[in-house]
Formats: sequence, C-alpha cells, structure tokens
Amino acid sequence: MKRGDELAEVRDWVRAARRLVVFTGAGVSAESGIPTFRDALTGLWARFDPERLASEAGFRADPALVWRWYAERRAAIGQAQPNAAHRAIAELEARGAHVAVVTQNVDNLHRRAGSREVLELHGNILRARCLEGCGDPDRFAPGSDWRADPREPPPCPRCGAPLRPDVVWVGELLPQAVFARAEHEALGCDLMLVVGTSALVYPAADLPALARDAGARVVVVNPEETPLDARAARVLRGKAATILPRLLDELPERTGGA
Ligand code: BV8
Ligand code: ZN
Repeated sequence: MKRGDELAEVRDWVRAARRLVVFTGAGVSAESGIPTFRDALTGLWARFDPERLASEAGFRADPALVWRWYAERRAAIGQAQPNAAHRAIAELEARGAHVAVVTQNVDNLHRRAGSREVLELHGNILRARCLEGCGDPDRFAPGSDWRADPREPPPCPRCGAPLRPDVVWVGELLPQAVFARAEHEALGCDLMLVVGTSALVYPAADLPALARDAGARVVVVNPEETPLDARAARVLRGKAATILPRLLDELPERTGGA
C-alpha cells in the first residue's frame, strides 16, 4: 500500500476510535531538540552506561555526577519547545476524542503542549524527592530553589539526605497507580499509536502487546524498525513531527464525483 494511502487509512482509524492511547518514548521529543534517552548517553556521557547514571546505586556512588547529568538534561528541556507531534496529540484530545497519553518520557513536553490526560510511567525530571523517601515528591514542585545548584544535589529540607530526581531508575518499580491506569487504558482502547520508542524498556514495553491482545489496533510511528513492527496493524515509517499532524488534518475535499 502506498505511503499516502497508509496515512489515510490510519487517519480513518484515528477518526473512528472511541478510545485512543498514544504511547510515547524519547523519539517524540527528538524534534524538540531533546536527545533521545540513548542519545543522551553520547558526547560527555558516552563513557558512562545507563546503569551508572540512571540507577540508585549509580546515584549513591556519585550523587554529584548523576545530579549534573540530570541538571544538564533539565536545562536542555527548559530551552526546548513542544513540537508538532506533541501539539497534534494535544489537539486530538482538544477535539473531544478520549485520548490517554502514556509516556516513558520525563520531559513534561506533552503537558506543555496542552495534553491533560498524561500518564508518566517513568516520573518527571522537573520534580525531585528525598533519596531516603521522607518527603512527598510534590513537595519539590517546579520553581523550588532546589534546582539552583546544578553541580550537586541539595539536601532534603526535612532530613538532610540528598534530593534525587523524581524519575524511575533501572531496577525501580514504576509508580503503581500510574501503571495500573496505563494498563486499564491499554486494555480498553481500540487504537494505540506507539510513537518514538525503541520498545526495549519493560514493563512499559508490554503495553502495546496488552492492547493488541485485547483487540486494539496498534500503529507504530518510528523512522527506524522496532521489535513491535512485526505485530503492528500498520507501521508508519517516518518522524513523529511529520506524521502525527497528518493523522489529524482533514483529507483534501474530493473535488467532483464520488
Ligand atoms: C523494573 C527514566 C522491576 C530515567 C528510564 C522484564 C520485565 C520487567 C523488568 C525488566 C525486564 N527486562 C529487563 C528489565 C529491567 C529493566 C529494563 O527494561 N531494562 C532494559 C534496559 C532492558 N526495567 C526496569 O528496570 C524497570 N523497573 O522493571 O522494576 C522490579 C520488579 C519488582 C520489584 C522492583 C523492581 C524501570 C525502567 C525505567 C528506567 N527508566 N527512564 C531517565 O529518563 O533518566 S528508561 C529510559 O528508556 C527512558 O524513560 C526512555 O523513555 C526509556 C525507553 O527508551 P525510549 O523512550 O524508547 O528511547 P530510546 O532512545 O530507546 O529510543 C528512541 C526511539 O525513538 C527510537 O526507536 C528511535 O528510532 C525513535 N526516534 C528517533 N527520532 C524520532 C523517533 N521516533 C519518531 N520521530 C523521531 N523524530
Ligand atoms: Zn528527606
């Protein structure tokens, strides 16, 4: 089927969907200039492995190093804008469709684009929490001065332990209530768009199979191959900021005839 026809077919599926899930990974933010998770480990950080930078053991071993990596990513996110893909996803919800955004991203860009139903499976880099778990993550909402010092983690105002980014590290449990809602949305949707994820990280990567086994159509949007392609109803090979807006826009009115 030609590329244009595939887009038109998926556009029809989007229009007809009663309940939609948009499951996103770092690729949906790539065109906002935010390195994808695996790209974020290039350059200065290339010599570290994710275990070292995105794990509690790594943080406890060298809090300043890990805190600096997150401070740099937070600074990049502060300079970034939601892109056309984030905006198209928010527009879907604004048009009245039942849309749940289930994201592995920690960059807050779906919310900044206007999406309201956003389930953050891996937390949010703009929040911090006490390393020893004495405080409530929302205690350090954006705007607190804890982000003042990018070089090392400030002390928890309650117990003095270092603050840590409020994200889910390797080996850590996902926020159970959020994950349960994501599973509920996956089981209840009739269409899941899987946008910009390498689908390598579990248990998040289980959600597309859960949706498909419950009868939903799964559509992959990615410039590269992913392990989900073989069992997707459709693969739209391309970039999110190009494809997502075209899943929304009206078909050019057919002139004349039927
Ligand atoms: C847990 C937050 C267990 C921090 C991240 C089986 C079952 C259960 C667990 C496991 C399992 N096998 C292995 C595990 C352990 C582990 C895991 O999955 N490891 C992987 C690496 C093999 N999972 C865990 O540890 C999870 N916890 O299982 O706990 C447990 C059980 C009981 C009791 C206690 C514990 C926790 C995982 C969460 C880790 N945290 N992030 C941070 O961000 O700093 S994961 C990290 O990877 C990011 O969240 C990122 O979003 C996520 C997934 O990566 P992607 O988003 O897909 O990004 P990536 O760079 O990989 O790919 C980008 C894609 O975009 C590519 O496909 C590219 O082609 C595409 N792209 C590029 N440009 C564009 C584009 N697409 C569209 N448009 C473009 N322009
Ligand atoms: Zn504390």
